[in-house]
Amino acid sequence: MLSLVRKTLGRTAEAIRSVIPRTESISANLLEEALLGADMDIDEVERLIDRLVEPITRDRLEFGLLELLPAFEPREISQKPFVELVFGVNGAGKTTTIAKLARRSKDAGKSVIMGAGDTFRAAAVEQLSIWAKRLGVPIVSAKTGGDPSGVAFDTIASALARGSDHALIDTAGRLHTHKNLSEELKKIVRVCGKALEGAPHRKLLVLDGTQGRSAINQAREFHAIIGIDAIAVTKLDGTAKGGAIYSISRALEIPILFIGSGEGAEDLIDFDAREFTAGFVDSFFE
Ligand SMILES: Nc1nc2c(ncn2[C@@H]2O[C@H](COP(=O)(O)OP(=O)(O)O)[C@@H](O)[C@H]2O)c(=O)[nH]1
Ligand SMILES: [Mg+2]
Repeated sequence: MLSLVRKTLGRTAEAIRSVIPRTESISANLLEEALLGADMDIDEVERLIDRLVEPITRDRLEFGLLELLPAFEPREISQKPFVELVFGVNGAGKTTTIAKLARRSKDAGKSVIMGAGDTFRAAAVEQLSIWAKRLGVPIVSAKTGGDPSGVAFDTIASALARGSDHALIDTAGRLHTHKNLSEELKKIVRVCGKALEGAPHRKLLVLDGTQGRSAINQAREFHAIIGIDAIAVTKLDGTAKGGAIYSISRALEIPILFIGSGEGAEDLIDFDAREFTAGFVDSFFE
């Protein structure tokens, strides 16, 4: 898994290496430049550097970075079906992440069902249907412009009827107005609870990693509307902004569970603070 993290952080590492010479220890000035270049927030960078004892060695940097990340207790998934609602703006990677999570559950021997709750765009339903077919997973959908809450309800009803382990429900990232979207998202959450008490069990926010720290405000908005339980950061393979993970995690205090490492169904990494930090620090010293 460490090698996957390193591969995913390839572009971040390249940018860091262009700043940092290959030595046993690095100067505070260069470290600051490299971390800011990797899109870590200036406050975090200063906080980190203030606490680091010079010379800044690999171990010290790794320890300092790990200290920045809030720790979260892993949550056991015991509900069946485990209803997961996936949110985020258009293009963040929701539909692709649903496919990745579906594949992962399938690989673990679990039965999965998907709900095409992004009824706003015809292409979105089609895209999820293609994944469903490819992965051999049933999908519940409505016509374009149909009621996404209805899709959520039907998906959960179908999951209950089939005895599915995992129900993954897609949502739209944009409507005519922001207010519309807020009301709709709240309604979807409410309706899930009507279909099955306690659902949704996880509200997963998908953030586009290429946006770096600028995704934080977006996340706050979603959190204010529906209360996010967990985060997936996508497209980390396509950006030099890998350091933003530290700022996102600290600013939001919501667990980052997954990292997107490519466009394929297998390109999903469990976020592990130690592993991620080990991979990140490699960029400075190897
Ligand atoms: N390189 C890369 N591309 C991704 C990743 N996740 C999603 N994408 C791509 O980003 C684009 C938008 O993804 P999509 O799932 O349609 O976003 P949605 O609008 O939020 O549902 C697609 O071209 C995906 O293939 C990732 O982790 N890495
Ligand atoms: Mg989509």
